[in-house]
Amino acid sequence: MAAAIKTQNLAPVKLIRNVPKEEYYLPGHRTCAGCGPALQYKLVAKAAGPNTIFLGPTGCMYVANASYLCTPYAVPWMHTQITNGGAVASGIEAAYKVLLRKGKREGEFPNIIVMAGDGGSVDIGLQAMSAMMYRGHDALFICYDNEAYANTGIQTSPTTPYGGNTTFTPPGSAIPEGKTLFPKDPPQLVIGAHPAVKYVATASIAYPVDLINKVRKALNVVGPTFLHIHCPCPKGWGFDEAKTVEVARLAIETGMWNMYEWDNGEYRYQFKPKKYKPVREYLKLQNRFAHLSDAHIAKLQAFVDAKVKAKPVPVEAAVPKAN
Ligand SMILES: Cc1ncc(C[n+]2csc(CCOP(=O)(O)OP(=O)(O)O)c2C)c(N)n1
Ligand code: SF4
Ligand SMILES: [Mg+2]
Repeated sequence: MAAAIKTQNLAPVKLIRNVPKEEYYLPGHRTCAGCGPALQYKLVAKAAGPNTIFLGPTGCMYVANASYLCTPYAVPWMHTQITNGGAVASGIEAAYKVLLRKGKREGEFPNIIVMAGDGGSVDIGLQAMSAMMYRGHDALFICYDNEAYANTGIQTSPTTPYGGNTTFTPPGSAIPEGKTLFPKDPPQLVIGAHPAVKYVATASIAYPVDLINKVRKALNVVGPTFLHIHCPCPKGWGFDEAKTVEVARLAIETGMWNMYEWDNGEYRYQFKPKKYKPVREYLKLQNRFAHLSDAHIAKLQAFVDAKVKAKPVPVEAAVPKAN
């Protein structure tokens, strides 16, 4: 791989009023009212700015945003298969470097961002995402997590929480809790298995300035980076569409979602509550958990308690040199 040609330094923003006014993800698309993934897209696009190429694996953020030649993107955007967002990003990155080297393109290397759902990141799209991370391509892979295969009818995915009612995990007399498995951990999957990765972070639509700054930090890194962004989905989770931000904030306040950065081996935490609220506070706003018994909720609470008390495992891996 040729040496990266990147000199940009996207500056952090301090306050919400310093966030750029320019939009690169425009209104007028067809996502549901209160859609968490759409809100994060708008914030990510603002953070990245005009020199950006988005890749959109199949999912709500492709299907609801791109119908009959009409899209909300004010920067280049390309649909990829749900399986291959990471592979397409790798190809674009490699091709762009060749164009720059041969003098067929001028200017700053672009921000290459894969905007994939949880299915397109850590389930159906896992092999291509992992290969992009492993080979060390200069691209940001975002998993916008609405905790389901939403676009095809709210089926369970590996990030659906324990107890979630989805169309593939309906609660009934045989399996009263709905989903019986606990979720995959996307950031730890990326950190633990990809020596070329230097920056990984979690973010939430509840904290837009933090989200924007993490996107910028990731884009300033030369090499592969990963963001896991919590994006409540009113349709799939069954809550009032005016409560998207409230639900996202409660996820953090109860420990269901944890905010941190992993920066070249060092962990830093954000918005860690001094005292966590009971997970019940988060569950009660959402119909997908309405069937849970006290015993099921206690099982989920025990999982969250263990998670928030656990110490992160430091990963010290050799970073391969670019050719
Ligand atoms: C190989 C393949 N399998 C299944 C599908 C059908 N499919 C299209 S979108 C989608 C859901 C994607 O879920 P996710 O990546 O989480 O994005 P979301 O819809 O939740 O935004 C599925 C299963 C497909 N397009 N390609
Ligand atoms: S189903 Fe969920 S993720 Fe999909 S457009 Fe509607 S609110 Fe957004
Ligand atoms: Mg999804």
